[in-house]
This record gives sequence, structure tokens and C-alpha cells, in this order.
Amino acid sequence: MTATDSLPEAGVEARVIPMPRRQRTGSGRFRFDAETRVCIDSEEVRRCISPLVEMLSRSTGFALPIVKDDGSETNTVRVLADAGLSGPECYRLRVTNAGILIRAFDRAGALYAWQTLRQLLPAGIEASQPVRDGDWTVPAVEIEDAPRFAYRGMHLDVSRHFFSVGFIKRYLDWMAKYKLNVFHWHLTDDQGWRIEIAGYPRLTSVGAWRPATVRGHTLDRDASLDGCAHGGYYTQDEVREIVEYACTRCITIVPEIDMPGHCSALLAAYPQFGCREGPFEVETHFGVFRDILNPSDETLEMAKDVLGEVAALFPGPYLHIGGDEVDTAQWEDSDECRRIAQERGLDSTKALYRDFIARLRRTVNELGKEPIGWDDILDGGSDGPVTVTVWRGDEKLVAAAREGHDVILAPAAFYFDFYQSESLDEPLAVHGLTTLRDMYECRLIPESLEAPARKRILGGEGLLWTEYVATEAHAEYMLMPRLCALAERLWCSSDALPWTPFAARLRHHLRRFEAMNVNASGSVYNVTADVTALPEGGFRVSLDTAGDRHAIRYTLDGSAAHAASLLYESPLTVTSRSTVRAVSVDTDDGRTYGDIRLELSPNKASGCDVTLNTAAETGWGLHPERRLVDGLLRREGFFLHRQWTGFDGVSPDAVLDLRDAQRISRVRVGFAGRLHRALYPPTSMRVAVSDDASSWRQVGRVHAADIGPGDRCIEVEFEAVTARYVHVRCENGVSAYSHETKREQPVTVYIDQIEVF
Ligand code: TNX
Repeated sequence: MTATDSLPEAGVEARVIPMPRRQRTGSGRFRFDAETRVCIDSEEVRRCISPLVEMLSRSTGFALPIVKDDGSETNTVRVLADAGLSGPECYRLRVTNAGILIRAFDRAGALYAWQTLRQLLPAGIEASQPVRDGDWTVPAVEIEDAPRFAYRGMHLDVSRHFFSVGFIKRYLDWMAKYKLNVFHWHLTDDQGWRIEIAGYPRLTSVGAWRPATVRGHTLDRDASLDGCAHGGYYTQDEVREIVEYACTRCITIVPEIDMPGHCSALLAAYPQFGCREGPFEVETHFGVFRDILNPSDETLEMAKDVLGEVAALFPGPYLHIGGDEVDTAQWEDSDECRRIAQERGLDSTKALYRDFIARLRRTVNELGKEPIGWDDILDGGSDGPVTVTVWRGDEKLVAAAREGHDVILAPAAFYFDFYQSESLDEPLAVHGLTTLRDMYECRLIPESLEAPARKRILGGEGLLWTEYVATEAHAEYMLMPRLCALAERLWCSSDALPWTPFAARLRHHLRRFEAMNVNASGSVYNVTADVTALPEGGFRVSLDTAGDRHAIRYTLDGSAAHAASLLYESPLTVTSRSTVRAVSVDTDDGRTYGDIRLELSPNKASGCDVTLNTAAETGWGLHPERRLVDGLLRREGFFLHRQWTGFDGVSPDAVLDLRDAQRISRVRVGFAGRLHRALYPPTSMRVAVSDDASSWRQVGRVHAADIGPGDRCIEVEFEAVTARYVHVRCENGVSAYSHETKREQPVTVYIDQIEVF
């Protein structure tokens, strides 16, 4: 065992994700060779580490026998139990020239020590074929490691799209690689029932299949169906196989049977549990639908049978009963539901919902399991403490923890189905934006939460909903490398982790994903832009990328940027209408990343004060008042909710304060015409001006007949006036069919910008 000069990749501290609690680099390195043996002191540990030892054996070509420990410290990797370590999942790893010593509190600790060791070895060990002349050395190091949270989860929705057993196994492998230990398996929803239930065969023979899936986004105007049947389910034997596979990776599975909403697939199979006359259909669209289970004794009996079969398949302590996004309108409208409520002494549908959930919880308890529900189950109070997956923000989290419920964090920043950058080449996503960095830096626990309530937080989980994730390659793209950020957030003890060292370590992992043929996203290297309005007019545009070997290249004429475009060196000043496009270029291999497009329109309203007379939303915490006049047009971009200001069923009505009297002759309101999903233009517009915001003069008007179907803005031109206030009123006069409510309803009008010239 000698030290070599050809260091594999970087130093130890620059490699492992999640970052170990303590590590000290030593001198020298251990070299694996044909004589190296793995020594263990328990069969349990053998089961957990043998897949990893086999992997190492495959790539190195060394036999690496796993034998009973005989005390030998030379050319061995010894894995020994040590109950003296601080607790579950803890391990110590010591690498010296002579050998490797792992001490583990339990089998999970042993597994995690191996996962760390795996990351300390060169990327070649991930190869599925023997690698010739590999440098199979590990730098000398001492690591002491322990997790922050006991619950470190990743969820997967297999209802919206079905994923094969092989893919689930790979998913579990990736989770284990990053020391995640709970797999939340979302097995049922409106678009498909995915687990065989012997007592209710139609759940899969009927409920596992839908005739078609919406093309593009479910909210697209004139959305059409693809005409392709989609479906699939896991047999109970396959479930057992997956449970076993998860167990050797120290992963607990939390199966979810979502009730009483998100049940269209169940109702298609067994309409007698619905609140209206059938037939029901397995949904081809996505969203929150009105059909829900009726709260009768028969339904609860069925739930008990189904949950009973599920409980018998999964050895873990939890059963997830869903409970999210329940529209109880049908309970109000149905005579039977009203009768049930009366019989049970419940005076509202809220009480009926709470009672239904309480009955489900009792059923789960009787099966010897702990129920988990989405935080919705606490709406309207609860009967005693329960574990909730909190997905609706800090307020719900604080309330639940203070009331003494155990909490699993599922913040928006952990949504893996959201876009990962604002680049035009991102594949279609549900909505939202969760960059790798957002995920890494989000604040997990609100400061206002008191210490005792903090103890209620068991951990957290990432969520991969799959409405728009139809293939394994796409799922990998959504998952990696954000999984690395999630894992580190849930493992490391600090709440504020420094981004730069993480980004440096990540580089090695991205390289490994390539070796492993994982379709990881490179969006972390896409250009990000920060635009500020200048007091003298115009904008300052700062561009950035997380890549430390990446140059930024840009154009100002709207053409696509490439490796030979202008080199970005310092912030740009934009004083006239321009379109900035930018890519980042890896200076090592010339690869380009992303395609950012900013359409800037400096005008007299940029950055002015806006008062909204009708409610608007941009979602994701951005102020509609600011966004409407930030000078950035989004008409060409892909659809990201947050880029637009939505007026849901109401008519946009805003007063702009230009701060002092200005000479103006033109007002423009931008929208997306037919370009994007569910983006409807206003049907008319009026503009008035004022010097004092109390007496107004109408200066222009556009009627419905003057707005063409392909228009992207409405412009009102008038004889120049001098005024400080501008009042813009648009009408939202369109109704459209909603697949969620199954009826016509007023649309949301989306506006990107109000410009004044
Ligand atoms: C909300 S998070 C849902 C899911 C969707 C998801 C899309 C939760 C409990 N329910 O049904 O798939 O948003 O992001």
C-alpha cells in the first residue's frame, strides 16, 4: 500500500454528499487489490453491504470476499458493530495505508459507511463493466458521521405515470447512495390505481388503466388527448420484492392510499363508493376533481379491507392515508351524505371530513400501524396527535407542531416536479421554480417555532409528482442532482449550509451520474439574471452561473447565444428595448448550458407604484404590484406561473403612480394571446389619467371587437397629455370549460406587464 501521485479527483472534504459531520484527512492512502478482504461480524451487515461490495468487485475485477472478521488489520475492510456510537445510523470510518476500519451503530451505519467509501473511490467504480488499470485507492481519512433527522424521505407518484419495478429499484439505490431512508410511495390517485388488492380486483383491472392522457399541459387551451392507453400496477409479489430490496438498503417504505379525494380511479372500478350516479372514469387530465368517496359504513369497510392488505405487505410502521385537496361540495349536494352526517351528529361537511379521517385513522391503528396524512387532515381540528406531511407552508407547519403533531416537512422548495431553471429549454413542468440552490438554501424551520415544538419535526421529504414526467429519463432529470441537495439538507445538522463548497462537491457527482448513465440535469449551470431598474431609467442586468469553470456568453438582438457570442464580463446597462439571451459555456469541454431570454422594455411605468383594485396573484411570494411594472416581458417565454400576474375570475384594475407628472401618449398591456396554456387576454380595456388620483379623464378605450385572437397586447394611443396617475381597467369576460369542475367558469386573465410611453 503506497501513496500514489495521481490523486483521484479532489481531496476528501471536496467529495462526499451529504457532508459528513466530522472528517480529518490523514496522510497516505489505502489501495484495494486482488487480495483485499471484507471482514464482518454479523450476517445482517453482510446483507446490506454485499450489493455495494459486488459493485466494487465488478468494476475493479477483484474478488473482495466477505468473510468473518478474524482481527486482521492488513489489507482488510473491517466492518464492526459498535453500540458505543451516538445512535442509530451512525458510523466511523478510518482509512489508513494498511486497511479500512468501519465501526457502525447498526446495519444502516454500516451501509452508510460503505456509501461514503464508495464516494471516496474514483468515479470508475460506478461502471457496470470492469475498468482496466483503475486507481483503486482511497485517501487516508477519519470520518465520524451521524444524521440530523431520523426521517429523510423521497416520494414518488406512480399514479400519474406508472414506473417499472426496475426503475423503483434504481430509485431506491439512488436514495440509499445519498443516505435517504424513507420511500413515500404514492400508489393511488385519480389517474390510476397501482397496487394489486386481492379483495377488490377491479381496482387494478379497471382502475389501473386510462384510455389516454392530456397532451402538453392540462391547463392548455384546447388541450387534446394523446389517444394512447396508459397504465400498469404492481402485483403483491412485486411489492414484496420491492419491500425486500428496500429493506437491504435500510429504506422504510411508506405506502400511500389517498382518500377520500383523488379517488377517480377507485370510483371508476367501484362506483358504489361515490357520491353521485356513475359512471366514473380514470382521469385523463390532471388537477383537483370533484368526485370523492362517500363517507358511508360500506366505504369505510372497503377502506379497511384495502388498508388491511396494504398493511400486511409493508413491514414499516406507517400507512399514509392521503386526505389532501378534498373538495367536499358533493357531500353537501348528496342526500345520502347529509343523512350520514345527521346520523353521526355532524353539523357540517368539515365535521364530516374530520370524522371520516378519524375513522380511517382508527382503522390504521387497529391494523397495528401509525397513520400519516397530508396536513389537510388537520383542517377543522383533529382527534389526538397524528403525523402529518406538511406541504402547505410555514403556517400549517407551525400550527401542527405547536398542537403536538409529528411533522414531516414537504415545503414547496422540496418539490421535484417544479422547473429547475428559467431556461427556455427546460421540459414542460407542472409550474413553480425550485432551483438546486433554492432547495439547498431554503429555510426549513421558521424561526418563530419554539424549541419544544421543533422536536415534533421528524424530518422531511422531497416530492416527485409525475403529471408531466412520463419517462424514466425525465424522472432522472427531475431528480438529479436535486436529490443531492435534499439529502444534504436532511442529513447535516446546520440549518444554513454554505452553497459554494456544495457546488464544488457536486461537480464530482455530476461526473458520476454520467458514468452511471443517469440523465442528470445540468440546469445548475444555466445563467441566472438579476434585473434592477435604474433611477435614471433603463435597467442593469447582472448575469451569473454557479459553474466555476463556466463563461457566460450573450446576445442583445434576440438571437440564440452560443460559445462564440459576446463574453459577459460585467453588468449590462439596457436603456432601450432589447432582448438579452445568454448561455454558460464550460471552458473545459465547450458544453453549453441553458437558454435564458430576457425581453426588456424600459418605459415610464417601470418600477412605479401600483395600487391594485382587484385581487391578483403571482404565486410563489412575488408581489404582483412590482411584477406588473418590472419592465420584463414574458410573452415569448415558456409558461411559468410566477412570471405572470393572474386575475382569477376578476377584471384587472390598476392605478399607476408615475411619481411626478409625465407627458404620455400610449399605454400597453401585455398578455399571451394564444401562445401558452390557460392564458386568456382581457376582452376590453379603458385608460384614464389624473393629476390627483381623484378626478379622472378617460383618454382611450379598446373594445372586444378590436382585440384579435393572436394579439399579445392591447395598446391604447391618445393625444399626448401630462399626468401623474394612470388608471388601467381591463375586462375579463371569458368563461371556459374546466376539466376539474367539469363546467364552464370564468377564466384567469394573465398579464405580464403594463407599459406607459
Ligand atoms: C399538489 S402536494 C398535490 C398533488 C399534485 C401536486 C403537483 C399534494 C398533497 N397534492 O396532487 O400532484 O400538487 O405539484
